Order: sequence, then C-alpha cells, then structure tokens
Amino acid sequence: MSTAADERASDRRVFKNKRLLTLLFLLFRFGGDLGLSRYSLAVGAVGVDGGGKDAGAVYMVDTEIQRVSFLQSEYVALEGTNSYATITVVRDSSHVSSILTVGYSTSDLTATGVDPDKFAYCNTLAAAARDGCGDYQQTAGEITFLAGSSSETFTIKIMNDFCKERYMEYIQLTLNIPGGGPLSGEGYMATLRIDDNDWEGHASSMACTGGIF
Ligand SMILES: [Ca+2]
Ligand SMILES: [Ca+2]
Repeated sequence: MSTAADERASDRRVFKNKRLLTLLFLLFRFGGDLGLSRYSLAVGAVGVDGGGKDAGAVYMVDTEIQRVSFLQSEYVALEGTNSYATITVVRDSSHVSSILTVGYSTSDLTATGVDPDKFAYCNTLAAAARDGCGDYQQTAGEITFLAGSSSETFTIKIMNDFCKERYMEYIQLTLNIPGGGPLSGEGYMATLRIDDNDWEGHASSMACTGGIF
C-alpha cells in the first residue's frame, strides 16, 4: 500500500519525465504537449515555430483556479444609488492553504463601458450633461487570495446620468488565469445588471444617445 510520501515521490517522477518529454517535443512541435502534476500545468507555447521570441517557452499554470468561482451568477446595481458594485469571488474553503491570484475583467453585453479616463472626465460633468458617458467603467485586474482567505472582492464603478433607459442593462464578468484570456464555464462567468433610476419620476430625465427611450 502506497503512502502519501510515495505518491508525492511518484508525482515528482512523473512530472520530471513529463517535463523532459515536453521540452524534447518542443524542439520539434510546439503547443502539442502538456504536463500535469497536482495543480501545476506545464503548457508548451502554442503555435510557435522556433523563430519567435517565445521559441521553446513552457508556461506554468496554477490550476488551483478550478476551486474559484463568482459567489453569485448575477449581481445587481441601481444607478444613482450605487456608485459602484461590489463583486465577490470565492474559493473552496477547504483548500485555502496557498496564495492564489486570479484575474477578472468586464465586457459589454447590453451595457456600454467607458475607459477610466472618460469615466473620470464624465464625473466632472453635471449628471444632466452625461449623454454618451456610458453605463460603467471598464474594469480589469487581479485579486489575490492570501493563505486562509476564501473570499475576495473587486468593484465596478457605475455611471449616473439623467438618461432614461427602458431596459435593464447587463455587463459580462469573467475570471481568467493571470495573463490568459477569459475562462468559460460555470462559475467563471457572471453578469452585473444595472437598473436605471431615470425612467420614472424624474422631471429632468431625458432620452440620450446611450439611452433607449
Ligand atoms: Ca440616473
Ligand atoms: Ca440613466
């Protein structure tokens, strides 16, 4: 019967062999080989022909991210009341001994994002003059779970204007391995819904470029 130490030693041998094979194959064929040991994944640079700066590169990826997910599938913010939305990301509370960094980003679904410079400029304008200022600030970054932590947050700034928007608007939220593209799959994707506060009861509200009257 094998002990945990035996298994670890075996894992190390398998990984060493895998790594050697991966490196050998990379001399001839890039992107076709993977090495996996516990939660470390070695990936040959995809599509590299040996002539570029990434020639022979092996990327190490921490697959602990599979224990991470958005706490909710949908978050909600009310324009005018919430100047920002707080998004909570969690990881399996029984696996929190290591530090883990996860990337996140926003993208438009039906809501329109603006870059931080434009968002800051728009906030210097009166709410009635924010036609074309979009609905939220495009946001991307990383959060780090420290050892012992199973919950982290990031925020998304919401634009308040006087534009009437008939429909709720949605932002796509995605998680990624730092440096990589958005991950698809349940838990790695969520939406932020922005509810308009100008549709009813605001005498000064108006139809704007970004609004749907
Ligand atoms: Ca408003
Ligand atoms: Ca509005």
